[in-house]
Amino acid sequence: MPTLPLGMVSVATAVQQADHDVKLLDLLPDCDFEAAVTAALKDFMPDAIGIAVRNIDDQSMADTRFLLEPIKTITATCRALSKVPIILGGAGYSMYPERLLEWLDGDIGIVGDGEAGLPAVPYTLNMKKVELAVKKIIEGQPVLNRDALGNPEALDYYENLPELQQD
Ligand code: B12
Repeated sequence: MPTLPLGMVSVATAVQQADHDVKLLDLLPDCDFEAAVTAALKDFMPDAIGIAVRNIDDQSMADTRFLLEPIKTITATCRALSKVPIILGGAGYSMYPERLLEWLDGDIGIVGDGEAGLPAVPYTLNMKKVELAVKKIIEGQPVLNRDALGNPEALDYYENLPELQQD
């Protein structure tokens, strides 16, 4: 029986509830990843791509099988066919976030639960990341170019962080 993509569905539902269109692609171990990703990107043309990295390995001490190579194929296919940001997350990703962000060539990574974080990732209209806007909020400075954002409401998440409300 295939493993149901519970985490991915949970995150996708949160993104959908934030008023975005979402296409889910459940890439099973025996499928042709490149063909499936290529068809999905042609069909949907997303503004951002989220990739769930669920497993690093099979945790078999006798004969360890690493499970990240197919994900590298998936991120490389996305990179070759699309210029939109690639956002990584999931149980496996959260174990080695910095090394996996680099090795899998992601743009952004979210450690732990993704329901709040993923809809809160802001982009400029040409889909560039806007770390600067978030940095300004965290430093208590005003963000002057909100209109340049594709989803300015995403900044509300950072402005409402309880940690930033204290003096
Ligand atoms: C239940 C479970 C299973 C169930 C599957 C349930 C299911 N339908 O998913 C079963 C028993 C089948 C299973 C099998 C395996 N599992 Co397992 N499993 C778990 C467990 C205990 C909980 C996973 C879960 O369902 N969580 C609930 C969902 C809602 O949370 P989530 O998946 O983590 O998703 C959240 C975040 O990660 C994040 N997120 C997820 N996707 C994305 C995507 C993006 C873009 C973003 C931004 C965020 C994001 O947001 C989600 C919602 O909050 C975890 C340990 C843990 N506590 O996390 C191990 C765990 C994930 N499993 C693990 C492993 C190794 C395996 C197997 C490889 C074991 C084996 N040798 O066969 C297989 C692989 C199966 C497969 N094809 O994926 C390891 C992975 C680490 C590693 N070394 O790779 C873990 C971490 C346990 C551990 N020992 O450390 N597993």
